[in-house]
Amino acid sequence: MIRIALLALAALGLSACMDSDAYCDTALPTPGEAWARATAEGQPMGAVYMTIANNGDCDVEVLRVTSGASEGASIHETTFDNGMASMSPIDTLEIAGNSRITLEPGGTHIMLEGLKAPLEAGSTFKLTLWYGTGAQQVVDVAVVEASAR
Ligand SMILES: [Cu+2]
Repeated sequence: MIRIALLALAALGLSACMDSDAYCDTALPTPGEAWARATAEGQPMGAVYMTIANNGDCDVEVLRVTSGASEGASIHETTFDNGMASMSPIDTLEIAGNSRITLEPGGTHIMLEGLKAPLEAGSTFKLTLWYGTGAQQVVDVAVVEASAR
């Protein structure tokens, strides 16, 4: 009887994966090029943009971000109200299985709060993504001229 139940589960395959974390592989998503604009002396905040591709079948969540470049970091979304853009922190950045998200200017981004030093064009710094599974992933962020893109 137990054997039959196991076979039935195996036959469910992909659909079981979508429903239960137990069937999800633990492969981390693949971050693409991560970048930030250079900041001026005394500017307290910076923003990080990147793509993150989830090539696995299962949804993943980024719950937290940290960086040595700033005192704090958070995930922000941008909303528009009567043509006015405003941004607010979100708790979770969800990346559905077999999909890719893009963090970009005017959209969702990672906010660096309390920069310890100006971000200088040509330099890089580390950003850590903390996933819901407990895994973490360190990404190199390239700083570009403020006018570059
Ligand atoms: Cu922001």
